[in-house]
Amino acid sequence: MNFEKQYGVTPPLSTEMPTEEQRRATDALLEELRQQGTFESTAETQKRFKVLDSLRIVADAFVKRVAKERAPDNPTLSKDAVAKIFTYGSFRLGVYMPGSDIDTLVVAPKYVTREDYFRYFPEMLQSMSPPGAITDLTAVEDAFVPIIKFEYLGISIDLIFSRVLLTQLPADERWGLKDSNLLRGLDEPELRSVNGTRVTDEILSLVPEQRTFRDALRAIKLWAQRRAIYANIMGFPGGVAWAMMVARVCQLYPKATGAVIVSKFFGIILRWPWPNPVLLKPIEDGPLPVRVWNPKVYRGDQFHIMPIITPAYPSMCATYNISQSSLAIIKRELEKASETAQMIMAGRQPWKDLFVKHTFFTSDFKYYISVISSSTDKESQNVWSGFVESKVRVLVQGLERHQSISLARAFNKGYERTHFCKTATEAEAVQNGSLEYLKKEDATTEGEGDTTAATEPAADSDATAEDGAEPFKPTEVYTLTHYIGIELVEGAKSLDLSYQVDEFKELCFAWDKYKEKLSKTCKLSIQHVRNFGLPDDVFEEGEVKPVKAARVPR
Ligand code: 3AT
Ligand code: MN
Ligand code: MN
Repeated sequence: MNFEKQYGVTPPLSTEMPTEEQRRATDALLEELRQQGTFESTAETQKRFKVLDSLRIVADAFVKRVAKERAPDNPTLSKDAVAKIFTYGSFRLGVYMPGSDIDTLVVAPKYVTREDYFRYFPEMLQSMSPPGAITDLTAVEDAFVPIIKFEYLGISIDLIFSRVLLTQLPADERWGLKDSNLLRGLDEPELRSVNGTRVTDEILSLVPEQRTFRDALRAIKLWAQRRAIYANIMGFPGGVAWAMMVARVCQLYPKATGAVIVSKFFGIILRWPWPNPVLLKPIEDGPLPVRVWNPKVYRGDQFHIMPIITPAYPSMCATYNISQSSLAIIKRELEKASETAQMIMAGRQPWKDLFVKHTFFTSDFKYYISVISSSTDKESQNVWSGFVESKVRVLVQGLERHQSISLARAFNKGYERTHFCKTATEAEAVQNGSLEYLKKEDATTEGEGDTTAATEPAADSDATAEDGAEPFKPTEVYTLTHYIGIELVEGAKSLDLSYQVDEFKELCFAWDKYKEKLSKTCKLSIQHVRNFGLPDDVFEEGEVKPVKAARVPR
């Protein structure tokens, strides 16, 4: 006698309508989210839609241009040729914040290739946009997901591309990428490119009430960011995974209001019977010879300890990065939040208390390990630091196996710094973690000192050409530093991490790109840092940096 559509793979837990109190709690939650600055102004949002309109015009012109080039004798082909623009990421989900980018996908007919996209699109974008509108354009054709990144009137755009094997794309605005048959004939980068849109669209279609979902997700995202447990690359759930968890809770309480979803969320995810997966619908089969997540068939999938599975074919695990230790940290946070949320729903605490910032640097640990990737060349640094960042998880897991360490936790983001070094000794110090030569951010004070440095190398410089070595030119050194907090087992005395550190360095230095090219300018250093030795820039205003405990009790 169930007349209503069932969302999800089980019946709901409750179909109760919200009470007046719960509605008021939702109003208070939204007010708090506004106070916290998670909503942008209507004017800013309108600007986003204008930018998307402009991109649509460029994309159409681009497709027509390629159509003319491929079939000069077929004017109807180019006349009817259109591109389609889709979005994914936080913009598509409706949970973007001020400063969020717009993740955008350009879909073109079958005769348009990725090479065409990289050859023509950047140039057409520049020439068709108002002067100065496009800034910071970078195109990365050989990325895992090939991408053109730029800012349009100050809004960051991540623009990716795929064909579909149709001669013309339908003019119908409702046409989308839902049909899995559209994936036929696409190469791997194209499959990855359409996946983002297909997943976000499915998520939205699988929640009972989009508005409620968005409100709740906005709250959960803010909470996860504040608690530093939001970062796929560091072994925590990323945006898509948090979105799917919230969507699942929405399915279980289809009539509930935002505040109820948020307050139920923590308990439900805390008590989730992992490794049973979070699914938004049954896993589907499809037309391609590609892998779909299935731990019964693929041994690798059995290692996913907190599997959250994307709903669009081919379904994948969005949380394959999560380790036992990150799950333990997530559970700790869920437990605390669950208690706070109950107090909030009982009217005994304000929502603000849910969003208090983590204490990763101020009080969580006494010991930290810093992982410093560096280079004297900006471009090499981007590649190198990105690679090292993607491996920090491996070091964390290595540290956890150390007998003196009970828990290792990577902070969810790295710190980028620029230094100015006048001697090779200074550069080496910086690459080993020294912050003595930090470059001042304000360009006005920077010039003077730099010029003197450039013309008069310091007297104690070890840059003097010995044995034919090139003299050291004063230079900028770029670093990215990741911090890992370490908890020691009770009674642990020594902390010799040389095995773990060497193993990690070997892993990083074994990378082809490092061996071939990056090793000339790139370095990797791993250092112990005590809590009182942490740099100032990891503390926000109002936070108290730990101080060295006095040796002799007073
Ligand atoms: P913001 O509001 O932009 O901070 P978001 O969820 O939109 O939040 P991103 O723009 O970073 O986050 O990412 C949007 C999607 O792009 C999420 C994921 O499906 C995909 N994505 C981003 N970075 C990567 C990556 N390194 N590898 C694979 N997919 C990625
Ligand atoms: Mn985004
Ligand atoms: Mn993005």
